[in-house]
Amino acid sequence: MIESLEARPVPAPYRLMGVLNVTPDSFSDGGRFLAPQAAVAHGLELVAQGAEIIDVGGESTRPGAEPVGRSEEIARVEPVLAGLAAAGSGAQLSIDTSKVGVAEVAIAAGATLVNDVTAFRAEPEMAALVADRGVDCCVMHMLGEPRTMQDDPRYDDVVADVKAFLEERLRFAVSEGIAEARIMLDPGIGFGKTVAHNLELLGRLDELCSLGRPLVIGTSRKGFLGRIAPSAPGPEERLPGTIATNVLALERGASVFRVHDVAPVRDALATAAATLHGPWAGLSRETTATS
Ligand code: HH2
Repeated sequence: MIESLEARPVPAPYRLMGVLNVTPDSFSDGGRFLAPQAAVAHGLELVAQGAEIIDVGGESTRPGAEPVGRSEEIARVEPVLAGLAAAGSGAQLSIDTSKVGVAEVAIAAGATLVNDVTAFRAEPEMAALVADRGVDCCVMHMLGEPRTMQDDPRYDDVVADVKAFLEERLRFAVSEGIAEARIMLDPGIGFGKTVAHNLELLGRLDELCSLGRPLVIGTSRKGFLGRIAPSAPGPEERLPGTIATNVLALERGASVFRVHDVAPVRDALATAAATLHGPWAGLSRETTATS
């Protein structure tokens, strides 16, 4: 007999994090939103599609990407964050940076989440800034650094290694004064990982739930999806793989989904959550429906 949908536990509401890269060289949307007005308009469009977080980045982290100087990164992200804040969209603004100087300006412009793909290793003072300003943060796993991270990455057990890393970084963040309730963890799909590593992490994502913090997952349009699906050579052809992996991640306990294509992923997650947990699971914006 099929168990009643209502009887199943409802997970914490999930949130979509829309990607807004203000860079010339990001792997899938580089150069498209360099003009601040275009970037703000796209950010608002992502909010209209259901993003509750907008993650603004001014430096690409794709394999082989060249580093960007602090003032250039600030010049890219500050007007966009200020524009989104002024528009009052209601979405949380996130700054995707590893530089304290950039995060400081971004927070002043309206960001309340620091997404540091180096997990406070590039500039450890970042943790003190996050603690001092009382903002949220996302701490991500990466093996090596973007320029070289895809050069033969190796692990004993990728899930156990990533879990140990995140546990240590969580302890560090708390020791620096960040409230545990403000910390999210991310296994860093594609950051120093082979296709097999990414799939192992996705398949065993539930093993990271015991860390006790919300899990962020970022598979959107990433290269490993193109390696698996023969008809998805380019980033913009990887929506089916993006949806499949985000649905699997939801089922295995992720609660924040970092994506470029907000509307279709949102529909897929709403359907998956309704199937797993009942019709209204995860709906944090709408509260009613008629049929
Ligand atoms: N992936 C990218 C950048 N930032 N942050 C988190 N927390 N998790 C991720 O998986 C993640 C991230 C890479 O994607 P994208 O921003 O689209 O590309 P680029 O780094 O080339 O700008």
